Amino acid sequence: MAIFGFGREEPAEGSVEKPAEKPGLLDRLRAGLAKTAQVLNTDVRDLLKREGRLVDEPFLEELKGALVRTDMGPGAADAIVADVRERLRARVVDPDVVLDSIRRKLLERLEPTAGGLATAHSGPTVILVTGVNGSGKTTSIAKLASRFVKEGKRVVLGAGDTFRAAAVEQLTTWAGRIGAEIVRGEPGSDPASVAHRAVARAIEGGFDVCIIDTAGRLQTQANLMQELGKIRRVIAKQIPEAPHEVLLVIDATAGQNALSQAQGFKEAAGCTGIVLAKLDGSARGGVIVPVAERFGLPVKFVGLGESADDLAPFDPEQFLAALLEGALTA
Ligand SMILES: Nc1nc2c(ncn2[C@@H]2O[C@H](COP(=O)(O)OP(=O)(O)O)[C@@H](O)[C@H]2O)c(=O)[nH]1
Ligand SMILES: [Mg+2]
Repeated sequence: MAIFGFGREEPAEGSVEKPAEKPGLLDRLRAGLAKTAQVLNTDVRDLLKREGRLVDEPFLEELKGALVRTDMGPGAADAIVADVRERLRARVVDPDVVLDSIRRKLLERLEPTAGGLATAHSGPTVILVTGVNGSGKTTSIAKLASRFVKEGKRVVLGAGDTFRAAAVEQLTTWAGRIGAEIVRGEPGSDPASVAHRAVARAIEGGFDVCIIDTAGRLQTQANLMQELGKIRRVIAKQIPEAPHEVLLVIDATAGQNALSQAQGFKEAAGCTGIVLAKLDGSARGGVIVPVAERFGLPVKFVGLGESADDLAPFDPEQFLAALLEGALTA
């Protein structure tokens, strides 16, 4: 297996070259994170005032409150507060010094959690996409497929959410729009059979990528979680090292609830990475920190809107630049 060089690391042998990012991507990231940046900006800046403020315990307490409001979680907030206390206690500081501490501490936490996409050395790369209902699976698949198509790759989609006819239609519409082929089943048919046929089509048609959609489910629905195992097995029967990625799509706007709902997927579905969708709709973009830490899975992409281009590979430095630049320049 190889790794896509979407991040800053060198592409591994057998991988596809790092695609050139469109100039608009950083802008989109900035726009998507604007609400969270605004929280940091108003809260942290207001705490410190223009003329600066003495770093004392009441200040540190208020700082922690502002950080927690971005949903970054108590662990990250405590680490930032401890850093500010240790370096700046009893001094009068200006906001930029504190914002820089936030950037450094978040980078420490996020850097180990970034990762490119694993791909097949030869033959089609198979990506299975899973998560709870409405998290953004189908849309993320369309965005991902669109990325691949724009890189000149041939993509086949498997409409494995056979539960709802509307889900199949939704993916079919996307496939037409972005120029991907689609394999569908009868409504209510076995999703494993759709997955099987999609992979077979990818192999026989010489496709580069096969992305398989699944119905939303909860980890408490044992039969549906087992179904994911079955889907994996029919894929692996055709390509032993596939699926090369099993992506868990998490809704950034759903808060702690989304995190507990997605818990359990890692084991049941053998997830290999996270797509954090809907970051644009949220003032709680800090949630990426507990998401990455709690699941112990790399965040591979972030979703920044509803169109095919609104997907960015997760790069911690770029992410934090967009987040804190917004705060610095607002
Ligand atoms: N703003 C925003 N909306 C999104 C994003 N991803 C998905 N959505 C919307 O969320 C809703 C559910 O998405 P869908 O892909 O159908 O979720 P699924 O049930 O997990 O397949 C749809 O209205 C999507 O347009 C995103 O990154 N940003
Ligand atoms: Mg769907």
